[in-house]
Amino acid sequence: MRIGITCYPTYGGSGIVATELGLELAHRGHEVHFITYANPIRLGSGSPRIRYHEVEVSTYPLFQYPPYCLALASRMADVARTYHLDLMHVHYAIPHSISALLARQMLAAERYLPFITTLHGTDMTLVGLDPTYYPITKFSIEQSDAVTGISEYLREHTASYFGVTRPIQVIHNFVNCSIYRPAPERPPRAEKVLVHVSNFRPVKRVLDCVRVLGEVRKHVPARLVMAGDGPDRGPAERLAAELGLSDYISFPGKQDHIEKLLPHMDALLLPSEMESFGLAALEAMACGVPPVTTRVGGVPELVTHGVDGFLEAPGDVASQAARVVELLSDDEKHQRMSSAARHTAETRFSTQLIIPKYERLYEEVCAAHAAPASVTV
Ligand code: GMT
Repeated sequence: MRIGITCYPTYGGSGIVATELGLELAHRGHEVHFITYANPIRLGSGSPRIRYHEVEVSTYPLFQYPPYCLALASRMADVARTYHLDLMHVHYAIPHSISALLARQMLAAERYLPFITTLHGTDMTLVGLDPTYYPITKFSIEQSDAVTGISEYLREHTASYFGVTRPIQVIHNFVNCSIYRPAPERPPRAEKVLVHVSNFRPVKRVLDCVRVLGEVRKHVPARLVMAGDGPDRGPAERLAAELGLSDYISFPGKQDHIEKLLPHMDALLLPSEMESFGLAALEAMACGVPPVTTRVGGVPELVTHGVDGFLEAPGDVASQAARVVELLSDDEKHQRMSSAARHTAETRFSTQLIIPKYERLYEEVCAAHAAPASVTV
């Protein structure tokens, strides 16, 4: 098939899922066209079946706010016409599904260009609930040819908060278990290493990671790697200094190859206020790194408490730190949970299991709009 994909190409779970999906689809023989304002971060040199079409937004003195949504719609229609796309798949509802709707209308005289919207989380739980965006978000979901959500939690949230009655298919986040895998050997070390990976937005509660490390170090020698970047990075660095932890926390910034770092870590800290799924936890689990995370949103659909990770309440630093200590001070338990985490990733969320769900949906959506076969009398 010929598939157009639009996403936020910068760091963030939805862009990562969209990019990895495009790579997997190309690997399976599909032609994939990314239509975005920058080259998606994990695309790398891509593959011969992947093309990238940049959306350029011209400015004009009259435009206090350059109309990205319109530039994107024009580019979608142009690429769909030139490359005969079968459908558009947009990730993150706002504004991508509205642009796809406009592109569908722009091409209506020639052919029907269906579009699928995948909901990722903050598009529904934060931004979409803002009164400014609520009506258009609801409208864009209703107008999509199909809608998917990355967890059961997100499906229920969208149905209840947006009063959406149309079906929303749950297709969980996925991980390539050949790329994300445990280190061949993990020599025992006196000082354990914790890792946090995020875009450092307030919803991630990154300051809790610093506080957790402070508590953990009262019992176990440990350090913390805070990978990623975003608004709460500065406050986290300042808190580390205030608590006398600067020597034990590193901030290496955004990582293009997190799969090289994760396998060498002992536990992941993901103390988020909300996660519709928790892709960072899944990637760590595939590398055999158990997550200590929060019982929110779709995370319990991924992590089974006490088996392949731990779930505690957001903000409960003491309980989260106690779980980390429990994990790091018992090698046998750590090994058991590490194997269980890898097993969960492989048996429930691997690309082999999840990508065919998207392919089936694409076929269904296209079949629903295929021209009826002409009948010869
Ligand atoms: O939360 C983020 O880091 C970014 C956000 C996004 O849309 O880019 O992530 C959301 O999508 C991810 C991929 O589907 C999910 O795994 C994350 O749980 C979700 N984040 C939230 O719900 C806060």
